[in-house]
Amino acid sequence: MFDRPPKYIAYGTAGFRDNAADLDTIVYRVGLVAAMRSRYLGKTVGVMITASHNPPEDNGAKIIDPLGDMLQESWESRVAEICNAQTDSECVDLLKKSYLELKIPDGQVSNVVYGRDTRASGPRLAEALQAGLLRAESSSTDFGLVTTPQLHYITRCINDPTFGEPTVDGYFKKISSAFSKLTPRSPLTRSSVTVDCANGVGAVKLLEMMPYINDLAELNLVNVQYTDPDSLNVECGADYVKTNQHLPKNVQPEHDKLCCSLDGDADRIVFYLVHDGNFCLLDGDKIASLAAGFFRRFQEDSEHTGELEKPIDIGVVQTAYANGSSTNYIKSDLHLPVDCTKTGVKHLHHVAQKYGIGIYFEANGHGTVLFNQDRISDNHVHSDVLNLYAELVNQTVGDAISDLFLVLAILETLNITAYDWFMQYVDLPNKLMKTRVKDRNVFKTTDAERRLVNPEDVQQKIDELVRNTPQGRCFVRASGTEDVVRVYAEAQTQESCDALAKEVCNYIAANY
Ligand code: 16G
Ligand code: ZN
Repeated sequence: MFDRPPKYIAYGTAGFRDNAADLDTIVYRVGLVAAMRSRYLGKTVGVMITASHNPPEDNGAKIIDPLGDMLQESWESRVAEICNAQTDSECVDLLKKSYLELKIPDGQVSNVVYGRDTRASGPRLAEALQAGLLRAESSSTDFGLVTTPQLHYITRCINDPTFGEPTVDGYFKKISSAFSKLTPRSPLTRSSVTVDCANGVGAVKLLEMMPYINDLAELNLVNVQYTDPDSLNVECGADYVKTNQHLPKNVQPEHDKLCCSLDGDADRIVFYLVHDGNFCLLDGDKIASLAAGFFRRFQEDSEHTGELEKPIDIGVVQTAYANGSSTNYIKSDLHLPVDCTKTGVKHLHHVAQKYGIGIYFEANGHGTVLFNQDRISDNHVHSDVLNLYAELVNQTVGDAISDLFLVLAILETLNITAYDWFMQYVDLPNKLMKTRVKDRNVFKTTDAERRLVNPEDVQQKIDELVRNTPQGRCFVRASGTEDVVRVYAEAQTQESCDALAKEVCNYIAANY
């Protein structure tokens, strides 16, 4: 049954992801490898079955490391090789080789927790995974329908009980209790927000969470048809809203009303509103800027009063896709450092860990705020509040549900409207395009993906075009999730930015 995978499938930016029909063998073998990872570390690991914002017919699997972070990068090629073996016996040989190489003692126990989003193929792939775990003689627990960040949270709690209760219920309690302490309010003043759940697992979990938050915030849930998996991410969800820059289906335009959209596994969120008939997007860059401005105030207090023994160092981590206006706002107006990393949550997460408060968001809405507990407990004045924020905000990975409550808490505390937030800075016009090429692997980047080292002529072409475009910026990179190269451009006007992106795209299409 689980013999040869129909084609080679890479372990990409966020695990295996492809058409679900091609994934049975891969996911079965993910069970074998996850068990090995667990034995190697002597800890519980997680496996999430999801294809995030992809269309309903796709699915995927990603391995979660014991502290709730993504699989260590150095293991990715090992996992890809084993899972893509041409025969079962080749797969077994590769596993044996790895067990020896990694010096995993005989009899070492293994424990794997897993869960899935609402796709129709989820139960079948969960069975495949379970079969792999059985064969590897690993103990395991099936958490059923969960969001990706919930499974990260649960994995962390099992290995580190101080983090919380390793259940979905424990997750709800942790977030709702922190939120209620941060923003004590009456039912009259609670925030109201429309949440587009992308017809996915976010709907399942927010509906379950309602009893915990009814008195704290008014969530108006739409696109909650999770029992109809074919509607997942269709004309709705974070990716749809960010890409098309307009309202998803079933969200009515209501002047200045705060709305948000989750993606298919609820690890990503974007906000928006309609002001005077105009769609106003509050993407990951806006969330990062809001959070940066908010936590910066804690630093300012200490500068003014000199009360803090050690000021907290705050930094923001973005990727090349961050709108230039957001970077400029954070550096020049907030006077905070900004790092730029390669695309993919794991890269941002890693860099954000070096700060006392590390704020990281991709423009597409993946992100979180990390608090360094040691440095915060040195800080006498605000440690209580900061520790509550550390409870509220998922410390393992970007999390749409916890980011939603983070934004509500900040807006309420600052007493500003969503439109005030939108007006903190004005985005530069930008354009994202993609084009197919013969071999996207020839596109090699440097400088956090902001420049190409290869092909050289493409970079020369970009330089030449950018020189002639006021406030122009443009870069090209190979996608880690699709067989395309992406072209991003920014400029003073929408026309010049569209022209820049289009010329670069045409040049690539004509030559590669
Ligand atoms: C994955 C990444 C996301 C990144 C995107 C880029 C995670 C959990 N997800 O979805 O962070 O923005 O890939 O896709 O790391 P691309 O390589 O196709 O542009
Ligand atoms: Zn996602």
